[in-house]
Amino acid sequence: MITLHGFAISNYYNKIKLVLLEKDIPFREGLTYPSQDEALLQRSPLGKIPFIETEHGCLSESQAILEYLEEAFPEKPIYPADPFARARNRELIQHLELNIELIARRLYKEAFFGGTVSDEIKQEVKERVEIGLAGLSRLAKFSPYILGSELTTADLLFWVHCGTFGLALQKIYGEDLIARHIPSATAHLALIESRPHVQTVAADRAAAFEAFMQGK
Ligand SMILES: N[C@@H](CCC(=O)N[C@@H](CS)C(=O)NCC(=O)O)C(=O)O
Repeated sequence: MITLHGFAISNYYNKIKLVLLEKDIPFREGLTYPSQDEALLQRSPLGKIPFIETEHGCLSESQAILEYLEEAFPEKPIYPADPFARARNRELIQHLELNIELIARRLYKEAFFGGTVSDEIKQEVKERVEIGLAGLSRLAKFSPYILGSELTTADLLFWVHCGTFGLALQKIYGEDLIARHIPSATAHLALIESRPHVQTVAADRAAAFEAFMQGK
């Protein structure tokens, strides 16, 4: 059986957890924190999470893991069948992660971990994130799902990532920048949140976040 390693606050961890749940793939969770311990580096080359442990060995990098799960467990697909529609999915995911998540991540030190981020960085991040959000709004259709009439992996990942960077943007700038640039996002996120597996991931994330804040 697959073991998913990481912790429930991490959006990359939740990305894989939600995919496993939506695809009905049996798995267990292994609580693992990032570190430079040799034993972990042997299983995840930069000591990061998430990674999965399979009968074939370990696999890191959430997108590589997702693609593996989709190919190894094709019964409940999360990508559309058409090659161009699949590519559109990957385009949106790449855009979401490279041009929004990775930019907004520079705020997490202050938004979530009690550190501080300079005003200069905050200004730079805001400008770049707003460009990313505006770009995403040009790709998204919201009819009613993010790329059309079918729920796909892009919907699941949009929900996962918005949950983290949306909170950070709100905390740092005091504004819902997602709703400003992508007005249909609020209704879409509510639609995705009506799914039972999404609610499981959200509840586990909230509990882990609560425990983390109390431990600080
Ligand atoms: N590109 C990686 C990113 C994973 C990542 O950044 N994980 C964070 C937790 S959310 C981590 O392990 N950080 C520790 C570190 O950077 O050393 C993926 O998609 O899996």
